[in-house]
Amino acid sequence: MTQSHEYSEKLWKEALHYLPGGVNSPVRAFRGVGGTPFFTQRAKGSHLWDVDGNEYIDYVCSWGPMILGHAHPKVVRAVQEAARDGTSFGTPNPREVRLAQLVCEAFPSIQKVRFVNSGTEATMSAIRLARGFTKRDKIVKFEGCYHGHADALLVKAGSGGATFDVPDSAGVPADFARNTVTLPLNDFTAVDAVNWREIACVIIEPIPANMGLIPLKSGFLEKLRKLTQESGALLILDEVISGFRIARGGAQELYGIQADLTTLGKIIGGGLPVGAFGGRADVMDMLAPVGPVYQAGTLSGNPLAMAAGIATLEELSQAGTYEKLERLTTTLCDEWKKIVKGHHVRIGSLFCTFFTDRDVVDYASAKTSDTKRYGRFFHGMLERGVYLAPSQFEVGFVSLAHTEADIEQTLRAATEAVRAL
Ligand code: KE4
Repeated sequence: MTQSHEYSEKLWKEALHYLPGGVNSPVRAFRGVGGTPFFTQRAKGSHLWDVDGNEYIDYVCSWGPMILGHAHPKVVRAVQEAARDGTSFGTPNPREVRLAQLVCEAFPSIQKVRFVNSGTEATMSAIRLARGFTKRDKIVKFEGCYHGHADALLVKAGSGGATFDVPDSAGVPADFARNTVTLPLNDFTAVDAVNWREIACVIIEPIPANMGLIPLKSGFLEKLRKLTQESGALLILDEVISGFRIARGGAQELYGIQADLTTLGKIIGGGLPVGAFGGRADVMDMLAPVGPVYQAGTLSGNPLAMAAGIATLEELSQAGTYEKLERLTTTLCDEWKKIVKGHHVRIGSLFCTFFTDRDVVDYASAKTSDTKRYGRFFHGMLERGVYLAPSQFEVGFVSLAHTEADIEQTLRAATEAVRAL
């Protein structure tokens, strides 16, 4: 399939002139796989079209938000209707109350919630709240987990940190990082060695999906829940990816564990900028204007973003939603793992193949993957109309809009792309 990329190439030159690295988020620059990124003109359902008219089956889904598929009519209509009444008020508005209700109904551990504009803002604010509540400074995170780009969390971070080998970003003062204790994922001994009485909180992705997809060992989350309960440290589950993805109530519903604080993003905004953090009322009421922990945002609770989130969550609450996602992903992954050699992981509608013959249990073992081979496979798939994550250290997302025909085309493309390797 001969694809032209003439207009993308032209736009890329302009983008490089105005935007650092030509992008507004590093992973989009294709540095993890080589080549020039395509510029998307429009998207519908499970497909993207680039500015040269090339069509792709999309397994990135804007890194998770587009679980209904792109341009879902109910979401588009909700945003259009909201926009007709104004785009931002800076006052309370009825839609933020409705979305808060939908979030609290889905997550029993969330008694109160505050909306922000990104996952980063959510985790940054949750950390500050945990420090304010416990009056402790130190936090615990896990190597390779990514919680957005707030200073305290850009320590041994995944996602772009793993892709570009900059897990510890420049510009983060050493004394910031000093308060961040980073442990290897799934390492029970390391967790036991922490003096939890001096820890404000531990933050973890309950479904680690930012160094590729790496399941937590059985009992690991329960151990963190127990150690935090005993020591007064707070358990923060970063469900920015897993919330409303793995189940309506996220990984907490799957594991039957309640967090003290939960961070959300992506899906709850239906493709518009929304993040959220919520949890125990006694903790959340430490937030201004009630308590002494300050946090604010001009566009927090924005009516258009709330409208997109409400339409998305209401559509997801239809019966059979998660069963359909499971079925579609099983159809894809059962055949995929016979075609593509590597270490396969699939959790719900998330999937990932590490191009390594090693078992992958943490960041170090994920990094044994052959990223060059992944890059060649990525381009082999792209040339055949299938868009995977442009990094070995991200994951694939299946949406409710993916069809059996999409999956058949994907498997055919994978067979040819592997042969071409
Ligand atoms: P944002 O600030 O990008 O909205 O959310 C940060 C974040 C927080 N927590 C988790 C578990 C996340 O996965 C993310 C963001 N995910 C990456 C993709 N793995 C966003 C893609 C990008 O950086 O462009």
